[in-house]
Amino acid sequence: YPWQTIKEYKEILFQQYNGIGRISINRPEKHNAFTPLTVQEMSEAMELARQNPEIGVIVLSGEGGRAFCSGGDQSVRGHGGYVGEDTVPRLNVLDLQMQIRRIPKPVVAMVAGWAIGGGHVLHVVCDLTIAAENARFGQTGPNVGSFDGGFGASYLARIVGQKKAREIWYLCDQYDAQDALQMGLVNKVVPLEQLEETTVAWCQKILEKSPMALRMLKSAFNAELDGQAGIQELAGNATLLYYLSDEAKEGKNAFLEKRKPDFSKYPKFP
Ligand code: 1HA
Repeated sequence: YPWQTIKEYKEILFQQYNGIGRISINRPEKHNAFTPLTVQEMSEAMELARQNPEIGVIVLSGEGGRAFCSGGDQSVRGHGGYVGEDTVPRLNVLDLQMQIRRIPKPVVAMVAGWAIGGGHVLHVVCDLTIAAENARFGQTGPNVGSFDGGFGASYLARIVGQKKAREIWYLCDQYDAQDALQMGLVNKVVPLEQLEETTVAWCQKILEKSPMALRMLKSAFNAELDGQAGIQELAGNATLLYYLSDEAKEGKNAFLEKRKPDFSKYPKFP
């Protein structure tokens, strides 16, 4: 596919094609482990994709065909987090997880090879996951001295159930694409050669749908799990819809015209 670069980065690729934005970790020599810079770049690209009206769906991937992402780069893990050039330790991938959940456009993980540790959690928080047959999934935290007790635990358990989620974290086993499909952890498994075309085809189907309906559904799925923050997101979309109505515009117009608003013609639905 003729992906076009939107912006050049050091550790990721950020491209678009036909309404699809693609953010791809580009550190294949480390199985696409992320540093604070990788995450900062992904975060910026995610925000640009959110603001870009031409983009309706985002694909998250890893370059090289052997890994989606192997989690935090353990070679830059310092005292209190992953350390970048500014020497400050960070766990900024948690903010990226929130962004993936909050962006009002579907995010599709396209997984070839390893999705491990913090890289596994990234696919977990995506709306959908398409896996290649060579995909391998798992958590490693208790082996390497880490854990993600946020979405990495609770949202994973919502997807695969409590028993399976506890198994995944307590044993740190690795699961193949068929195992993942069976657990409901991925939506589809395809041969590696068909991964990109299948993902693009799914995205194109999504892009034909009503963007407002997709937006409402994403925030509704989130709201059920996210408590007040989820309701804030869903309610924000209700406000967006209300602002589009004549009834709400009457309120604004009356204020600007320094008159009393007249809401009398708007129905009081049963
Ligand atoms: O848990 C969190 C967080 C929790 C809360 C808040 C923030 C968090 C942020 C991050 C994380 C984490 O991600 S913790 C989990 C970190 N990741 C891992 O423990 C996975 C480490 N990697 C592996 O277990 C294996 O590499 C592998 C199962 C994915 C693949 O094994 P394989 O095929 O035998 O390849 P391998 O030779 O190990 O890897 C190829 C190269 O990539 C190696 O480098 P080389 O020896 O060729 O120089 C390897 O060291 C490097 N590499 C792979 N993964 C990482 C890595 N280097 C640094 N960090 C990695 N994560």
